[in-house]
Amino acid sequence: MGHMIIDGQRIEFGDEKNILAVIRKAGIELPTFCYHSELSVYGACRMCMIEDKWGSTMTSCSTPPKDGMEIKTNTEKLKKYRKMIIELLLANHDRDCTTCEKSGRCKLQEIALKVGVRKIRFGQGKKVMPVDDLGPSIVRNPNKCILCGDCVRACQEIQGVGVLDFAYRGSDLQVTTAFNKALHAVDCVNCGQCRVVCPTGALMIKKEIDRAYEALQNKNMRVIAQIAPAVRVAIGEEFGLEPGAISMGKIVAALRKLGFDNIFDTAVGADLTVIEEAEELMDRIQKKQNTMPLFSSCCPAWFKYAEQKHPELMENVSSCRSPQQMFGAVIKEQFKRQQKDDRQNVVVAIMPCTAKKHEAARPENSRNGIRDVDIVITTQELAIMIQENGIIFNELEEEALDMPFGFTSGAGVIFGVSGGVSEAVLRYYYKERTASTLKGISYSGIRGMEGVKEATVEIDGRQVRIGVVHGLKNAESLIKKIVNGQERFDFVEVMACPGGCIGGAGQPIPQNSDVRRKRAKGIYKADNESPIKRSEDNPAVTNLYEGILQSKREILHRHENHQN
Ligand code: HC1
Ligand code: SF4
Repeated sequence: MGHMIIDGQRIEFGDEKNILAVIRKAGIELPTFCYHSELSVYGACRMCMIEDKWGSTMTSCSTPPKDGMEIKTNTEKLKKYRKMIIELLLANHDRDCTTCEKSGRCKLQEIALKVGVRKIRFGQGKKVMPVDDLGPSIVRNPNKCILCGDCVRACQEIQGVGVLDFAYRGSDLQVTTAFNKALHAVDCVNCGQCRVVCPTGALMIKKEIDRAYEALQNKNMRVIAQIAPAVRVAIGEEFGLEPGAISMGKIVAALRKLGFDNIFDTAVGADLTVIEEAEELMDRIQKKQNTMPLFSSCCPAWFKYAEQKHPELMENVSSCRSPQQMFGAVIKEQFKRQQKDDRQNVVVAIMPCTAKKHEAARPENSRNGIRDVDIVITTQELAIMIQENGIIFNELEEEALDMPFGFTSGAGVIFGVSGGVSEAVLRYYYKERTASTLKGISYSGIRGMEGVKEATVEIDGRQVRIGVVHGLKNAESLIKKIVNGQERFDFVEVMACPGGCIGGAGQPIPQNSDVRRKRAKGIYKADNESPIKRSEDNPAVTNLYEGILQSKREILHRHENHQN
């Protein structure tokens, strides 16, 4: 507690950890590359330098506020420093802004303009390095890296994966992987959280837009879309809407304009997952198997992490395929049966997640050599397609999903937020259909944005312990406690991204806790507005169990090699 004098203005401070936070409280916007409130302080970019009354300079992000301190944020000396830093960064940058995908959203571009860099005095000094676009999810272009280290810390501090780090010295300094390998050749889980924090075009989503256009233009293909739960509360941000605004009807209308033949909701796949996973959990509880707790399997970044880091736990990971994959298989099966022409069925999944691209491409997610999900485009890629085609998103009239899967349950939609899978599974167990039962579940402790949540609920006279985590680093801590016997759970839900899929790396940028909270609110609002609350009450799901799934239920579960 205390006060500071910032540019002559008296500002009180409370628990702000650094001067930068107090400066922002004063309504002054200092440029930063390497400061993220959710990552550790690095203090490397030096853009947030300030000057005290004796003329000493310091980084405001890494200096705690002191009572009575007097500082200036924009002296001539500081302005000169900032300009020089940007000029030096640009001397090492490839500067192909006109064609760079990040153009218009690039922090380097934005700050260069802000600090008044109008021309670059230095020639381009650095040798051109190869671009790594070999993986399924992320493209890494070291020529655009400004060495802020944000990706290094996101990978380490959010995911505990740590495949990126600094290498070499002096002017050769680089952010890279061990032995400079391609990202897909190291233990990267494709979560994309590195790209969420990257200020430039050094880390980008691997786009599949061109593949989607090719399919849409091919008369011999029927192109079928499935839209993931979290997309509906975020895509509007690309068109000026508030985070959390529910845009499902507009997305459907936009997809029809783009030429999609059939449009469905991945929440139907989530409903199937709820039923299969709840049954699996009950079965394990009743048989008192030693493969407890049961871990959820729907997050592909978590699944890959578990395979790499905890092969001994794979028996504990649910045998359920993810909703994306269950639904892809079901759609293909359904259309094979009802089809009256010989068009090839192509499933395009629209996902908030970069790791879903890798999931869809995994060999076990093909049956007889044909992928269940052919193309995965992220929320941001769909927004690009909408813009490229001159569709005015905000003016679209809302349209309805197609049959035979045109129903959505609230249980399926809440999958998009951390805690949603557990809540949906609990709804399945509690057969009593009163509003107070639903409220009781929502208040059990599984909602909210905390990284680790725990709840104990009673099912059939048994105390069932549920753990909910987001961020793989949090998952790792929980696993350690489970293995050491410090914690006991029956079910553990793991989502890699902050807040669950709403914070996926395919979602619009910028992302922060406030944006994620608003998106989560949108998801719960969509649930409230849905007349169907439980997965088993979704008529599309009932029809599937009475129809194609009677003889094909195995397509909902993981098998090494699908031959069906
Ligand atoms: Fe998700 Fe899922 S909720 S993983 O977060 O289980 O991506 O939205 O589609 O598959 O349904 C993502 C979201 C998504 C799957 C579902
Ligand atoms: Fe690390 Fe995820 Fe980026 Fe891979 S995608 S480098 S795991 S943050």
